[in-house]
Amino acid sequence: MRISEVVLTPIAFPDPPLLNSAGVHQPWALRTIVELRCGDGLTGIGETYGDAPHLRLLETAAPHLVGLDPFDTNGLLSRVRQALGVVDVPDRHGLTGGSSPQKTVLRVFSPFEVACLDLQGKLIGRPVVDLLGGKVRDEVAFSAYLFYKWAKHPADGSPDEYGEALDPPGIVAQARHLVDRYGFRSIKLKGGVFPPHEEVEAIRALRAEFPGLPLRLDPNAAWSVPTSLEIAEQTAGLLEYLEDPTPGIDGMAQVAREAPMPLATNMCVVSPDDLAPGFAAGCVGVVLADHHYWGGLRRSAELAAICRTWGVGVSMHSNSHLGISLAAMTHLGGALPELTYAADTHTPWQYGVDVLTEPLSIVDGTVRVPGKPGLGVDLDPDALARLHENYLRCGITERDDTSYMRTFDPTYERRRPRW
Ligand code: GKR
Ligand code: MG
Repeated sequence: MRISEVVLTPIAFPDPPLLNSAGVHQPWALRTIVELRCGDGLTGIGETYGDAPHLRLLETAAPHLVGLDPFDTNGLLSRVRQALGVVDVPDRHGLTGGSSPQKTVLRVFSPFEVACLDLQGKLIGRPVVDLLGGKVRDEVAFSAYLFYKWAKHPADGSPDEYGEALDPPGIVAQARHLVDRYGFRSIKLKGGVFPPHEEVEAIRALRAEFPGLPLRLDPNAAWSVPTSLEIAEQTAGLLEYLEDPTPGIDGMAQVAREAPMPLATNMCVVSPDDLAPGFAAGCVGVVLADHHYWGGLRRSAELAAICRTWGVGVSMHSNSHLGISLAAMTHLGGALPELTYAADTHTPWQYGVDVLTEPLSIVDGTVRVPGKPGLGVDLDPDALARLHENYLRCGITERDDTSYMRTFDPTYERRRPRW
């Protein structure tokens, strides 16, 4: 069985005006859907970023995969490496840390690896979780991912069902909505938007409303070291972890030395090159594995094992995504003994839009690990075509929260640290 065709479909789906330390989400989020076809209707699927520079790299790699055995993921990596050469393509939104040629290759490799694992599972009749070592849990826990947000995009007439959240009562109302609807048992607040003491107030309000649920705060490196230390002290006993308070391994290590809670990251330890310096400096207690840039599911499992060796915990990071990513995260989470925190997901913010016939659902804050062969989810060709039409019409080719924010506030600057 060989890969006979590689199909890449860029798509766009509506995204609410969620605020972060880089600006505000644009009205459309982009992804690329990967199909590896082997003939006889057998197709493996993957999902990755949709930004134009990344899409160009996927397109560069794609023709080199024809003829590959889907079980040969080592061969896949060397083909991707050869096709790309040495390139370093950072993300412009600046929310997933620094970039390097190594990280670029692993990011391009990832959706193809996931699609190969989907194919492998379909060929041998086993779910992807079995290819990752087998299930250590039946359900993977996800956390409610709260955002400060506007009621609607300024140029768009209709507020969404979550409305505005710009202060502690708004954040608590959003959390209540998400917890009641999905049963989440853990809560993350995306911070770095308002002065830190206001975000601490939101955390206190969440603690009062949800006394039993673990809480996290993630300002995406918006704070200086002294501010981070002050906020860490003020939130002692309130947070299970504080995520990326400040930029860089050195700054994080300074905060980690005195903070009463573990620090977590998806911004300073973001590729294999960062592991030795980051862990030696003691900059984090938790790494947010994200298979989309750690090089797919097997490399994320390797990352988790390295974390275990260093006594570092593992959680999972997300960006706006659809159901193939959720399925891949769920298989990975199902196979990782090291995953002791609820994973992040943006799923509720996509309001049910998907490319799948039957997306996995979040019930009691968890997603059940599918038992069907491969990822256990199927592409809906009509939905894929509709979302591709969106992509062609929406006029956005790259995520850029900062420029979008500047269309409303020309003085806005992305500053890290800001406070
Ligand atoms: O969706 O705005 C967002 C998030 O800020 C995302 O882009 C981050 O990468 O969720 C991420 C994080 O944990 O930093
Ligand atoms: Mg983060």
